Amino acid sequence: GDDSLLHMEHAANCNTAFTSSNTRHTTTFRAELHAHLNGSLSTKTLRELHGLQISHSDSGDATWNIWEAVIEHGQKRTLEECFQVFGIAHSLTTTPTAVYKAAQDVIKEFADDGVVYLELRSTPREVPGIMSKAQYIQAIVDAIQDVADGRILVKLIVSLDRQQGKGPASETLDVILAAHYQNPKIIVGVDLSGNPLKGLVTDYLPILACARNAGLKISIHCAEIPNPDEAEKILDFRPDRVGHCTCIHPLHGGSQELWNKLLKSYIPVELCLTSNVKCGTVESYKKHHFIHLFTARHPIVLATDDKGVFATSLSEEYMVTADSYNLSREQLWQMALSSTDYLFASEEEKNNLKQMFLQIKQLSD
Ligand code: 6MZ
Repeated sequence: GDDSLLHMEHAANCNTAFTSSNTRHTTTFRAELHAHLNGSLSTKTLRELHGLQISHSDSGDATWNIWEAVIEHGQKRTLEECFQVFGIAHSLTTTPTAVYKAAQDVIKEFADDGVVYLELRSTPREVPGIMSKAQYIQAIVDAIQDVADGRILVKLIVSLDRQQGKGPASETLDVILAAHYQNPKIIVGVDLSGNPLKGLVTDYLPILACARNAGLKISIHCAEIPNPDEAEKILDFRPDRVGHCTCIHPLHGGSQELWNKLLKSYIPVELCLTSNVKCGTVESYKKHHFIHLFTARHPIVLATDDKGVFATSLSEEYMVTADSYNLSREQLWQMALSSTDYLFASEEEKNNLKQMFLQIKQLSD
């Protein structure tokens, strides 16, 4: 249809821009599959949301100063500090209007970076008297519908926070299922995320099983810190995709047995290099577990995680990976092409994207 034509023209234009650079290369047809909404907010969006807030409490201004220090000085921070930074974004997305704007800005920024398919994920939050979890989800769905301009196809994965407790998580599941029923083409999956130092994944597996039975795809954050028992249970659950898998290889705090289990599972892994390096769970880009998975030909997809908090973009992730591991242009294309197999989209949408990808590649060869 017209949409896919527009989509293709846009991708072809991006392609020209990228091929003119001969020192750093990337592919143009990229899918972003691991992006947390509140971690993806740019400083510009945060500043505008801050301006929108009706009452500026002193504590609000104090937290705002922390955000500026962290983002603008770009210093490394611990995993614990990263989670404090999310709190700052959360303090600015407390109304449906703010959530809507946040989602719209993030989608546009990804599209401007050449992302043609985006799975945005976010944890529904309730603000008493102001916003329900259902309204939170609806605000993102509205934003997705309103930016459907043919440049980018967007889906929503709803996140459960591993710290929230079983009760609130099953309440959230009911809200997710109702929203999914209303918008089956937009709400496609459920993710389990949150501070890996807190909460027990096993508490949430039965809830994720219900989501799966209702037809939703599942992605679980796995082994961001060493925790072999938990990682084993996650792999046994057989999610459709897993996030990070940082501490699974025997050289990274896992074990040979666990590593073999991951490879044998063929479950695609979402890899966020800059996020891991900046949180300090991986020592450097060159020592990222990317290389073990890549060499083993395990299904992987590069992603940003939190492009605002870690000051990155998806094209930057492809470039820094290519630079760190001397990847050829062909290897990058192959990696981006294979990512279309792991989308939480319909078979038809996956095939369309793959066809477009192959056509764009032919044009650029
Ligand atoms: C685990 C993460 C994460 O959902 O409010 N989140 N969970 N590991 C990570 N690695 C750095 N980065 C982000 O976006 C922010 C939330 O996403 C999860 C956390 O629960 C964080 O509060 P939303 O849009």
